[in-house]
Amino acid sequence: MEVLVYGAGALGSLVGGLLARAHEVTLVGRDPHMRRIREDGLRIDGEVDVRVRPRALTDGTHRSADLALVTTKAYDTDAAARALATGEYGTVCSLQNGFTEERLVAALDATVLAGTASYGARFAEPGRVTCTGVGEVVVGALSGGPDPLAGRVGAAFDAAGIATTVAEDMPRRRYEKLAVNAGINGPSALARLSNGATLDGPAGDVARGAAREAARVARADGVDLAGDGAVAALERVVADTAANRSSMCEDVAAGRRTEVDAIYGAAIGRADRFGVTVPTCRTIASLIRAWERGEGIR
Ligand code: KPL
Repeated sequence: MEVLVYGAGALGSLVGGLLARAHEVTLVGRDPHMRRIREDGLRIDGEVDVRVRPRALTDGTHRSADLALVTTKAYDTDAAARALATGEYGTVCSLQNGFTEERLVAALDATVLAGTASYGARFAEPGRVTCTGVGEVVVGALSGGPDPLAGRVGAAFDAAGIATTVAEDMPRRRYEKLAVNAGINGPSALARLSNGATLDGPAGDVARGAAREAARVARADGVDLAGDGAVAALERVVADTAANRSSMCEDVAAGRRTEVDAIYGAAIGRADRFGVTVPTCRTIASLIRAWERGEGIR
């Protein structure tokens, strides 16, 4: 299968590199990472050891593929959609944080699948990413139910040695992921905690509260996600990624823009639409946005 990975950050490079073991992969990312991959190939170390030679581009000059994976930061989704709209892609699948798929659907003619990837990935240096946790990929139809395209994507991932679940309950899984991100990302970034420490002490109350609120929004949206189920998912991910720092914690430590809008903004926007209260998510969002403003980011 021909696969385009749009957004070769840590996770995009890891997934693209693993896929390149079985498929023809093109990565779209930034220099100097792309330049180094063109010169020496892509090295993945840590929990897997892989050296591959995917194509590496810095722009959207690539024009077609069977599958386009979108792995950019959530706030770059519109730019990714604009680039993908100029080409021909049979299927587009997001592996991003936050509710980005609707933006891709609005901009593209291709079928857009929802996906999640629970791999841990850290950018080591140009041309090299470290796998800090072998997880799984889940793909499925955005609105749930069976989808033959999701089956093909799942089979392509499996062929490359990436354990993949083709799910028929993506609406619930998307909200569960939102609950996990709401529970981990903000508290870990604000208190500078590793994922494993996020549920300890006072940060744990905030994290569990945010996850329960996201589940409340899900139920108001007709998705069956209990508060206890969201907290159980949060505890599972915290245990599985204990040694990692969340993407928002990394962003804050590096003085970068965060995905506050895609995660907390999505929860708050939907809560407002459905008349649900999400005070913890609001407080976390305000504090992260205040930090971004202080840094001159917004
Ligand atoms: O998706 C993540 C992130 O860091 O953005 C989690 C699930 C919290 C894993 O670190």
